[in-house]
Amino acid sequence: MSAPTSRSVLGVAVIGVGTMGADHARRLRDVVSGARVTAVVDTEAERAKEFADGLDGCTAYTEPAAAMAARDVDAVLIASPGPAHEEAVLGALARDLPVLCEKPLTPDPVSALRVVEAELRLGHRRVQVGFMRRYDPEYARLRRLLDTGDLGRPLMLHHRHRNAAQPPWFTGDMLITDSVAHEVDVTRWLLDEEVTAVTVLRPRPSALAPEGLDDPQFVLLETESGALADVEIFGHCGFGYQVQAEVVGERGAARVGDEPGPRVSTAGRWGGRITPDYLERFADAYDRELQAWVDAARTGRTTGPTTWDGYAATAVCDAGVRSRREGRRVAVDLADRPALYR
Ligand code: ISE
Repeated sequence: MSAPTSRSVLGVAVIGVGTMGADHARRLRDVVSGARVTAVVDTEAERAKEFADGLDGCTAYTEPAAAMAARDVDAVLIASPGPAHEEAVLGALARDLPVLCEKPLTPDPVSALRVVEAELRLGHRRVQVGFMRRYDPEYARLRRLLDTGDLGRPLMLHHRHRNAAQPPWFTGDMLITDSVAHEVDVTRWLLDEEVTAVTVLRPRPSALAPEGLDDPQFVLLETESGALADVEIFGHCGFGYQVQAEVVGERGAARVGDEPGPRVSTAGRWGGRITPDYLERFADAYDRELQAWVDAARTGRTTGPTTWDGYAATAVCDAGVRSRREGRRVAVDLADRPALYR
C-alpha cells in the first residue's frame, strides 16, 4: 500500500453527501489546500453521480469499499449517517487510509470500542473524529486560558446549545447523541478528564417542539475530579443557532459564544444578528479542522480528536440516553484508556 505522503495532493473520498458531506466536499474544493475530492459515495446512485459530475476528476460510487480501493483515493472523509460509520472506518483502517469521521464515531459504545480495537491492532492512529469545536478560535482560546492556570481549578461549566429547529426525524435520544455529544467532548477536552456520570432532566416541553419530543432537556455531567457541567440542549428554540460555554474557576470565569457582532445601534435600539445554523456558526472551525486533517495526512500523521475521544463521548451519551429514559443518574461505563491514546 502506498503511503499517503506519496502524493502531493491528497485524493479524498467523501462518503455520504448529505448536508455535512456536501459542505465538506465544497470546503475541500474551495477552501482547503493540498487535497481534492476524487470520489464521492452515496447509497443513492443518482445523488452520488450528480454530485461527482459537479467536481473535476471525481468518480461516483455507491459502496465505500469500492471507492477506498480506487488508485486516486488516499484518504476518507466519512459523513454518512452514524450507523454506517463503523463499516466505513474499519474498511479504511484495513487499508491504513487516513480517516476524518464525523461524530458520532459510531452510535453505541460497543461498536465504538470495536473501532478503537481495530486501530490498536493497526498499531498507530489513523482516525480523526469530527469534534470541530476544538478548532473554533474562541473555544481554542478558552482551552489555552485554562492551561495557563489563571482561572484556578475549573469547578463548573455552563453550556447552552440551541438549534433554531431540527429535522422532523430528530428524536429525544438524538438531542443527546447528536447534539449534546459536542458538549461532552468539549467538557472532556477543556477539563482534560473523563465524565463519570450523567443525569438528564426534562423541563416541560416547548409548545414549538414537535408533538411528543422532550425539548428542551437539561443535562448534568459529573467528572472524575468532581467538577460539574450543565448543558441546556434546545432543539427547536426557533430564534437561531446559539452555542455558548462558560467556565467557572476558583479565581475567575470565562465565557465564549456571545454573538461576534457587529453590535449595531440605530433607531433607539441596539442589537446584532444570531447565526441561523451550525454550518455558518462553525464554518471557520470546519475549515481549520479539515485543513489540519489534510496537513497531517499528507505528512503521514494523525492529529486532533481520537477514536478514544469518539468512544468516550459515545459512552457518556449512552449513559445520558439511559438517564433520560429511566429518570435517574447513570454512571458512565468506560473501558481502560489504552496507551496509544494517553
Ligand atoms: C448536528 O448534527 C451538529 O453536529 C451540530 O453541531 C449540532 O448543533 C446539532 O444539534 C446537531 O444536530
